[in-house]
Amino acid sequence: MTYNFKKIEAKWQKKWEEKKIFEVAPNGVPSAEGKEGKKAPKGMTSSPSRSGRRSKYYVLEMFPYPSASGLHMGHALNYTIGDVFARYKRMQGFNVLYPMGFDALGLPAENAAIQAGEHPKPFTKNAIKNYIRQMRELGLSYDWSKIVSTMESEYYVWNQYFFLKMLEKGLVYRKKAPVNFCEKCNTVLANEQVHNGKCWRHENTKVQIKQLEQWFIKTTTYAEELLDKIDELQWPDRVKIMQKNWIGKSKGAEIIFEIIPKVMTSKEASNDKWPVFTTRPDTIYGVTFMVISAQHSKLMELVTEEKKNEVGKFLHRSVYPQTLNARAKKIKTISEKGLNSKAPNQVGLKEGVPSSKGNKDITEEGNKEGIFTGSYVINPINNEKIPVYVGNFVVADYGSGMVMGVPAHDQRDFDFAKKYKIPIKEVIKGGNIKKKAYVDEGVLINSDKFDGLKNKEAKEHIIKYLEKKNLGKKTIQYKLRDWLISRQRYWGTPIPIIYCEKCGIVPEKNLPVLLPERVKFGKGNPLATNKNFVNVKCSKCKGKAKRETDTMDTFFDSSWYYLRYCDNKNNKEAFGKKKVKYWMPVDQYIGGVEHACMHLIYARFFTKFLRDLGFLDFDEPFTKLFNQGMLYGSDGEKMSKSKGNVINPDEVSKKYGMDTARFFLLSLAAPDKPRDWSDEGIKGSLKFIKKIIDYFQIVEIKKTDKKIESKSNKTIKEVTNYINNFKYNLAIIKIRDLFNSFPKENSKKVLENFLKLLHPFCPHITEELWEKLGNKNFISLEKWPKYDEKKIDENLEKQEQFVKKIGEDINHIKEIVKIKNPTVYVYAIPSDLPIIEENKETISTMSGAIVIPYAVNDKNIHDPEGKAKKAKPGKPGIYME
Ligand code: ANZ
Ligand code: ZN
Ligand code: ZN
Repeated sequence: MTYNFKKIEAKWQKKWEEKKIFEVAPNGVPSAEGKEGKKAPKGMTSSPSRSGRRSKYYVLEMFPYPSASGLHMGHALNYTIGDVFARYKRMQGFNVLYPMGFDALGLPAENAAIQAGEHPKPFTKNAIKNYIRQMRELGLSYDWSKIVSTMESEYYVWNQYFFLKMLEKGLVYRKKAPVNFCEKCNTVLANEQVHNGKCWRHENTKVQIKQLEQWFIKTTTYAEELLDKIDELQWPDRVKIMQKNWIGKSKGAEIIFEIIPKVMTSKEASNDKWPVFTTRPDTIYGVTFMVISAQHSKLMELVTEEKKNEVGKFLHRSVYPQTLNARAKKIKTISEKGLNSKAPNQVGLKEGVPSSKGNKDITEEGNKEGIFTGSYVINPINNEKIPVYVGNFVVADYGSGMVMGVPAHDQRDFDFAKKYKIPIKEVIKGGNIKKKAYVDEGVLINSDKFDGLKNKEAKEHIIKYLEKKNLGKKTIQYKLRDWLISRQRYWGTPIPIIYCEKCGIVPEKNLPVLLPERVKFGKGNPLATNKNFVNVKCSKCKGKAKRETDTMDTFFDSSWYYLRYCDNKNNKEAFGKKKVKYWMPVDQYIGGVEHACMHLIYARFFTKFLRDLGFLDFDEPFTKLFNQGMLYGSDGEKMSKSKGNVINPDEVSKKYGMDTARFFLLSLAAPDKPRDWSDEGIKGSLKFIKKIIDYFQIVEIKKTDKKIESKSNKTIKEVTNYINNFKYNLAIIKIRDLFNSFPKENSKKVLENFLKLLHPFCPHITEELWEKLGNKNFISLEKWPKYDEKKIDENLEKQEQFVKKIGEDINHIKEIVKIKNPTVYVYAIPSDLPIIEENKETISTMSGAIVIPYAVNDKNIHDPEGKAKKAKPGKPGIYME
């Protein structure tokens, strides 16, 4: 029987589409909404099961950026994982929303356009077309009527709307922040466009760091809630830990250090007070130096006249050569460092060095360097005069950008003090501070009235003492930073702001601010050089004004797309409240662990913000999260063009069919584990699928055999359980086992149930075979089979295990004695004998041996080595010739 999978797959894809079987509407809400579902009876949306309607289930995969090269097999794996789940839930009777869309704006398309001399718009549109075709061919059961594409003004207008809402609520501000700048390109460069400190297009042009006014969103307003709610999420532990560390809550104190007036140059600064964040106020008597960040905006105010030259040289030598790129990496390390130290089972993150403490270790990999600024501070606890250094390892925007150096109790400070010959003062007893810093607990010494206290208690006492004297207070610091959303790029959402000569910053209320299509690439920012776009009239005074030319970070787009799916055609609002109330939150979100922090934090922030605006009535967007494993090439390496190990879905489809590919990908490993592609492997899957098709041509429909019925019920139970827990590979093993036990005659019910179990994995051929069995409806819309516990005969199951074990034992012995086609004598106790006789053939096929069973007490027994004596109940003796 030839298996024309191309034809079968095309046939069913067409039928699914024609009959729109995957399109859904929220039950009870009239589909002609827009009027915000006013017609829907009150209270009808949230508990559909009580009123006899189906419960909703929202399955969502992270939407892709549509690249020109199309889907790769890794995508295919991710989406198939979601599709299996969506199909399964649909068959279980849920009203399943399973949509797909495209994260269409962003730098890669713009870059590709610049290089190819194309415009990003048609370029991206084509890429999307290609993606949709490939997704259809994968048999993914998306509701395409819900498609969302972020490049359409119908979508990004709401980005602008939300931005203005945030502005209104005081969640948006402008601040200077550094960017990479190439003088020759006359444009800002993304970090990826900086290669070794040089421009990607001008190999010998050094990238400058410029301070530009940019837009920030106050994500930190929600830091506490973002942290608190993590525990309630049904997410992988490692993602939860990564988020906690990203938010990075530290409890400590802010202690005020006074800069010594007489060395200060400017009068205003003469009684400058500097709050310094520390998690270790108990070590305050051990401070022997301070370090201020080399990137701090007020650094130069601290540098004395006679030190200016030296400090300037230092900055050029060991700070400025680091591009923003390098700096960004360091900041990242802060959060991942914490991760490594707290999550021992964490895998896959290469950056970040395990360490016991603080921000100071961000440069563990680099050199901690510094130089004296000429200034001093007064330690408020004992009025000691302490030198201030500038250092390349202190983060400018964490705490206050200055740290207390306590070399006796912090290893980094210890190294620094040794390097610059700064005194080391022990204040906690326990270690040998001649050799290294003592970082553990202990009792305070050299700390005046706090001597003798355990350091944990001393923390409290010292904070209280300082608070009383107005010299400090308890504080909490977060590593989470406000979100810089300004991008000096073309292919993004224009930020709806105008700058008026008279009125200053004016929000552009006339939305959308359309992205102009006719622009010049390669000569500065295409928006800034477009006069029609830039020059506008002020909407307040009608005077001369200029548009903001920054566009938004595309993470803005992906922070709320899951809401738009619920109501993608609404042209009056971003989404209808009723529809979102019905579908949200997403019940199952699926995507890569690389989005553990940015995307998932921004999306959670957005949900909270929209809730507080009154648009939403829930706190968290994604109830459950699943991270799929990576797919590697057959060489075990990451797939990449240069290695030539990229697997193209189109080719796989031609050679093996998509059902085979799906079946193969999911049988390789648990969906959250990494796996390697294998051509041999997919051939094996093809063979198995052909066997199924052949079997359905010849099987005779008869009444059920009890044994098969038992096995069928047991398999339904197991497969249901496995799919529920994303153990698809184990589900597939059980499905294979069931099929392998099928005799030539079988009942219609068992066959139908088998197809249903297989359906989520192989949707096309199961539709085909379902039809062959005489069914008129779609198996895609069938009910998931129920098992009958009473029909599962555990005895039969045990017998099967027993038979399997004998087969395995024989194989094992065969390997040891190295006989190729042996005759095997099996000596069973009399009660075991009938089972072995009945299953002689099975054991034979399993082991490739001729099997001759004996009862141990048989008078004519052939037993040259007396193995019959070794037989026990459930464990026969075996002899091989
Ligand atoms: C004195 C001290 C003594 C510190 C000691 C630690 C150990 P976490 O827990 O990550 O919040 N720190 C403060 N601001 C910093 C900045 N802008 N850049 C780099 N490091 C900074 O780390 C808090 C600790 O990191 C603070 O506590 C401070 O050093 C340092 F035995 O103060 B500690
Ligand atoms: Zn350049
Ligand atoms: Zn104006």
